[in-house]
Amino acid sequence: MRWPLDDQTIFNHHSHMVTRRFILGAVGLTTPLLAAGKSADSNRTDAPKKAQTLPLVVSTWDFGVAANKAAWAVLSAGGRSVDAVEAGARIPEADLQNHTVGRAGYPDRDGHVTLDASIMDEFGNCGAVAAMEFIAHPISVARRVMDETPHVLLVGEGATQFAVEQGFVREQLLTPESRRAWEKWLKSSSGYHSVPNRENASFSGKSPQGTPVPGGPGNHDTIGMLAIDAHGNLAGACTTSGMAWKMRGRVGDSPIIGAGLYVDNDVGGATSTGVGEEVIRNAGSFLVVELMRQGRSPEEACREAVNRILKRKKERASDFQVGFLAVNKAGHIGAWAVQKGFTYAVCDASNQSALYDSQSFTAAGTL
Ligand code: SD4
Repeated sequence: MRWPLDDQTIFNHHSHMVTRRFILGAVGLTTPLLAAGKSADSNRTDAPKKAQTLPLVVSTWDFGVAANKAAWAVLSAGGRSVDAVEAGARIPEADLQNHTVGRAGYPDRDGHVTLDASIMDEFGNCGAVAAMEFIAHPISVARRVMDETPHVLLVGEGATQFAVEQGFVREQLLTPESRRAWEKWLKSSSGYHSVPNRENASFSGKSPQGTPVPGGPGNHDTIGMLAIDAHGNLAGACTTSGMAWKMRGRVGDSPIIGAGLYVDNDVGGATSTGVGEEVIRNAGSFLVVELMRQGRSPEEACREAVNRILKRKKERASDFQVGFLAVNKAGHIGAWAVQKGFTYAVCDASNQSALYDSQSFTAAGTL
């Protein structure tokens, strides 16, 4: 597939704090549409109750709106869901203002930008890369792993080598801005520790020295995307630079099939965001899909998966964020998170720009 768009110029102007303004301005949403679709600002949790019309694409966070539109271009032209999610995931990967996905991602604590991504199609084929450096579009490398190799997951130098062999350009992904943020963090850090992840919530997301910390408003997040095409086939993609300032070699949930992403074409798909370690420990996305197979709605399945994680971590529940987003075969959508603030974008023929607040245990007052 060719990518005619100039990566440097696509959607390169939405840091998290301005994203919502950008979305509203760019698509000219009016009040009635807002009432139907969002608002993160007012913490609404009026998720769509009815099945969406197909085709359909959903993705995590505010930046999912722009990503969904790229996926929609494929879906609305009758394309395959796997092509749609790859195209969609490339949008935040190319966004220089986005420091948590792809190029310009914040580095690990040693200054290396290492990227994780996975993709899964309607046949159960999957591909992933983890801790890969120097390649700007890990989702497309994951796609090549799926399509061109007998393997599922390539990591580190081997992943970069494979990407170069496949014609991807090897380049420095650490931008001057990300380097400055890392240098600032280095000055203030007192060693590595996990930090709460409560995007969009009151959590300031800044260290006392003012540098963004993982999970803060200036420092999130993974895009997880799920699509159902006009033929009713499902696919998913997930891509991230992982937790900023992570230990070198750390891999999160996003490239782990069954953790950050899982799709079963008979049932539905799920994807996750937040502290990947908690998701991996509980095989989170696989769990959500299995719960849907047993008859739970996407929202109930996401809630139960978050609950399962919390049961093991009761004493630390207010210290981390995990969120799941799921869609079932019929086009019902659901999401649930530990903390308030997780948003997800929904796109179908009737509205390409909807953004919803996820349900959460803090919003429900049950944390
Ligand atoms: C990870 N789940 O690497 C990803 C990162 C993320 O909010 O979603 N952060 O653990």
